[in-house]
Amino acid sequence: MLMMPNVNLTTNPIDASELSFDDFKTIVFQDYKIAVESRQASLLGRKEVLSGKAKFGIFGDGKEVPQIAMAKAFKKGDWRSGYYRDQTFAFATGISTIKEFFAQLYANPDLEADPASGGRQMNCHFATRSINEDGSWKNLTEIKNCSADIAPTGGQMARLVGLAYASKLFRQNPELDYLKNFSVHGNEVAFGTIGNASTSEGVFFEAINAAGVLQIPMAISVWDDAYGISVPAKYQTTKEDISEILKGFQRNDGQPGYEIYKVKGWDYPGLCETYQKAIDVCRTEHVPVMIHVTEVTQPQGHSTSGSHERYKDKPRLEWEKEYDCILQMRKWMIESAIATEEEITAIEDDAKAFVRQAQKEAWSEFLGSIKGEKEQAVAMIKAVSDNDPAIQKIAAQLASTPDALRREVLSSARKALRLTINQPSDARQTLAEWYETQRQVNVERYNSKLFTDGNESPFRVSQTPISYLDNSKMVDGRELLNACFDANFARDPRLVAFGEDLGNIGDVNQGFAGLQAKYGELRVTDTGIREMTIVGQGIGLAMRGLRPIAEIQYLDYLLFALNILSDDLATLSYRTKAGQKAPVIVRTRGHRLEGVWHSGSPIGMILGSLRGLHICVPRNMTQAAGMYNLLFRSDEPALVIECLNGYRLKEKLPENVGEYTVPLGKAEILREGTDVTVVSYGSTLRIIEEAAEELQNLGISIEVIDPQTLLPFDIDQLCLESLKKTNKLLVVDEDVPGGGSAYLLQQIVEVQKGYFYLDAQPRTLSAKAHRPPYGSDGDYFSKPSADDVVETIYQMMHEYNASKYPAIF
Ligand SMILES: Cc1ncc(C[n+]2csc(CCOP(=O)(O)OP(=O)(O)O)c2C)c(N)n1
Ligand SMILES: [Mg+2]
Repeated sequence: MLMMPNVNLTTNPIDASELSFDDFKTIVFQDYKIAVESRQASLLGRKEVLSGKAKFGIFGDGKEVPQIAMAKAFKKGDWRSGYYRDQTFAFATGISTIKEFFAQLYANPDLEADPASGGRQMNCHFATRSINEDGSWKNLTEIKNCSADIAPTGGQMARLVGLAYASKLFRQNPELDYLKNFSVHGNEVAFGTIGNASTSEGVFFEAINAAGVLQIPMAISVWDDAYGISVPAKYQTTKEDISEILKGFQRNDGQPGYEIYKVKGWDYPGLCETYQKAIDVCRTEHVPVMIHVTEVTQPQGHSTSGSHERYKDKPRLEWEKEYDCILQMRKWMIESAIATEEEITAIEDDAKAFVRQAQKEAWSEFLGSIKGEKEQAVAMIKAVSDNDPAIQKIAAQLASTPDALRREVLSSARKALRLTINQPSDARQTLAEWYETQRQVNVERYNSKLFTDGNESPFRVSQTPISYLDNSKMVDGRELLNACFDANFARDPRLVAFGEDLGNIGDVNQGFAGLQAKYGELRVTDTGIREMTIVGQGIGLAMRGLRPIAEIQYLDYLLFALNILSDDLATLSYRTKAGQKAPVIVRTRGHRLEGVWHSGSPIGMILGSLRGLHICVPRNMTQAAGMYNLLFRSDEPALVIECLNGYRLKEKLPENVGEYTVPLGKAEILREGTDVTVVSYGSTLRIIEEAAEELQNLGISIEVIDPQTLLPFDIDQLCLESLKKTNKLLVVDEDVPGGGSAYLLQQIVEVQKGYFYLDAQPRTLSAKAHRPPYGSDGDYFSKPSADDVVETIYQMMHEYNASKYPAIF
């Protein structure tokens, strides 16, 4: 009998031409052991949730065998972008271990215990660590890479396009050969996984089409269990068969497309063979492949939230029992005389014991770290007031809570401190200090790393001031940007830009004009109209060490990509606790121009959904270029919104157009004044400037401040300083009432404590609640005009001093 070591095993490829029977048998045994361990983890994981030790569980039972086959084809340097069913794949590749699986289930915030997310993600959300603590890259060619999972179904597809596209750039652009830690000639395959029902999502079809157009090494596996939670395939998929309806994507003579495979999820040899074939084509020819894995089961139902007996009928449940992939593999092993019943039972017994042991260790490590804090807290609370029964009760209750979590420990300490507000003592002071230390530790555990915050953070890279020559010429704003991009593309071969109309004509406003001719189609590239996967393309490229500029043609169309930006890009650093980074620069243009869909300034929406990105709102192209120069040299994601009506305005061309930097969070005073502080950004600043002249004639002096970036906002608190002088505040923007302007007020009045200096009600002037109609009159009656600015400020002065400023109307 073959002996299996009792440690986490990974799978090995089966190369029939070279293997002896014994070697073959060892590999099959190993695979069976991984499958059974994974199943045990699912069974035990569910129990842990149902017994209250974890909050929610979703597992990969029923998909073990296909995932082992997929793992066999997965090499170092490859990438996965998948979803919550892939635990067996993660175990079989070494991307995760059973113990880590349990640590994540318990939400252990220690990165050593859960390296994927530091306890931040639900279970079965996998990720490898691509970067070191200082933010620098690891050698990704030495890692079996797993991009961090997200829960929104189908959301992984956009990023998958980018991960695969990177291989194409690495293979086809020799200038990237020096990036030895990121690719070996673009031989890396990007593996995607998705559930059958999630193929109904728009992003799936968008990604499938994009990869077909791009011809990239993307291998998408569909785990088809014929359901999406309770909803069967007839509600999900035309003809109930995703590979059937995608047949039009099949490549044929002379026409590039896909290779599409279909294989049953319980057929171990069939799966191994299919994956080997499919991934070989994908890797060598850079052809996207789809592996539709059918007849997959879900033995424990969708998740711990319900039971599948409610929606699967008896014949289906019986079929699932019989066609359980592990059972079928077992049968095949016996029928093919690879294993005896006795050998298999031994593997199964071992697996049970191994998983139980791993679970126990994970649980005791999780509780262990809290136990110490609990004991300290109990002792300190007790000491706060020896004879106060309320305090002693809190301590006793905490002491007798067997599996107390941190929140119980900290909440008890806080209650005790509240109950003894009027009883100062050394013991109370000790508890208060302990609480403060713990509070800070917990900020690190639960709230840190919204940004990577490494050595290349935009706050650490060195700044370069702008400089002009005596005879610097005036150019159109678009020409200034063009010169900035040109200089940066010449400097850094990792930079690529892509978007709708960006390649051949150099974007709709010609910021990239001529740069495709100069730097080639691989670096300055047209894309289809597909905002989600434009952003996803950026995320995947950035995760693989390239420096993408993903262009969204108009700010109004950011909505089409908002899910990917918010769910994926904005959360990446946080959800991996800075284990992965994607320094994507999303370039777009917005604010006022014409009509309902070309005048958008949905800043409230952006601020609400994109924490985790820097949000830059340059007032002109000089400032925009300075921000790009900074962002291209740092490694955190950002959104830059250029002023749509600013490309043809004249600006002075800086001598160091590709080098000077505009720091993030650095507000500027555009005009000094004494009566009212006016804070605004982007296109409205020009209107305010016009209004300021008229106000001057009316005897009113305004101070105009441009924060330049909204996230972060005015780090040096220039707004507050200005309020100390004017005592009056007006915020102007083009968003809906209570949109972006509400954020600015909150920052100035609450965060900067501006309320302290206000002599008059702070005001906002924004656009109307509807989007602006087409035409100049539509703009005039919907967006803040110079007239509106003058009158609002005048009204503020009138309210302040009616005799000096009598009513206009
Ligand atoms: C965008 C989005 N919508 C809905 C959900 C809730 N949800 C989670 S899993 C799931 C079903 C997915 O089914 P399928 O893709 O077939 O994967 P399976 O769970 O069957 O493996 C749904 C609707 C979600 N996570 N994300
Ligand atoms: Mg399904």
